[in-house]
Amino acid sequence: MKKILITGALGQIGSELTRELRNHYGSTNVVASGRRVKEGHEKLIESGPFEIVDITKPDELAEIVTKHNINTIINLAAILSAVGEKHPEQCWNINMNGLYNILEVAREKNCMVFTPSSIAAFGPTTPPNNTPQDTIQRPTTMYGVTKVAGELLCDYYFSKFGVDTRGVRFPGLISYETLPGGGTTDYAVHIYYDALKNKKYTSFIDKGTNMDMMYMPDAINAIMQLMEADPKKLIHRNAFNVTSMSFDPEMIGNSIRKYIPEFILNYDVDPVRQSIADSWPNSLDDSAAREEWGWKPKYDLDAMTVDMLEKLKIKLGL
Ligand code: NAD
Ligand code: AKB
Repeated sequence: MKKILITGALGQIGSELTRELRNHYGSTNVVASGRRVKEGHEKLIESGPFEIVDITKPDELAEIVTKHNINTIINLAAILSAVGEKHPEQCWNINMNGLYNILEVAREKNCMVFTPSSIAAFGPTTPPNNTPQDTIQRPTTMYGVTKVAGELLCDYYFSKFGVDTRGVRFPGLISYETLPGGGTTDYAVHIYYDALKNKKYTSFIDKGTNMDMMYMPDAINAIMQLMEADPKKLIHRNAFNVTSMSFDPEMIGNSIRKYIPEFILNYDVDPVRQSIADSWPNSLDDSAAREEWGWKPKYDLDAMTVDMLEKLKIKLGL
């Protein structure tokens, strides 16, 4: 990676990835982009080049790739699972037509591409425990449909046109810098904010619902490590299972209680997000990522809880 464009850079992953990539590759070599700028984004925008780019507009994309002589695109612009069920048409348009535009510009301008897939690429007929790398993928959400189709489209651009496409299936990501953008796993972020502010949280996901999760520093490392990996060693280029931990709301509640003993966890289950969660795996087998490019997460649940509470306390001024 020499000259990098990040799309959707103001979102949950992009806001932290931009900072890490700028530290590693130099600020001027990492062009952050977003569809629109809102209050609170000043620090990221001022830390290096920033452009307004809507990935559904191929001309905008091509212009920025040419202007900055980009050779790597990290495509984080997307609509996530819960919002995708409310607006399936928008989800298809951004996640699929947007990705197509990214791959086309990459083919024309000879760029590498990273696009994250998700545990949402699996569905109710997938083996739920220790879900294999290569298995049944029949998701029942529009978001999941776009994630499977996106994996296949990236495979196609690699085998047909030689575009160096890479990707992982991220689990739910937990972070303190930017709030998540409307997914099913978001409860596992909100719980930390409410634990610190109110000493209680009402979960929209039911107890006993296990999902894979990961702390953001591990997710950032996964992206950087995979993008730097020797291409000859990559068999599953666009859809590596990666995970750090699997838990249900009770387990994260118990982890928080080790540091905030009075913390109370209640439930008010949202049927839409619960049914999405029920259709996803309980735990992934990520051995292919470990074998092919050395994936190894650093954070387990308690290590993440300690860091989240410490960093959020500072952020919230508590
Ligand atoms: P996010 O919702 O926080 O950020 C996405 C960003 O994309 C937002 O800032 C949004 O404004 C922008 N965007 C939307 N439409 C756009 C368009 N047409 N053009 C340009 N920008 C547009 O999402 P995130 O959590 O940072 O996720 C990034 C990627 O990682 C997505 O592909 C997502 O599916 C994947 N992923 C995320 C998680 C997670 O838990 N965060 C888990 C699995 C996979
Ligand atoms: C979501 O819940 O939609 C995301 C994901 C796991 O892809 N966090």
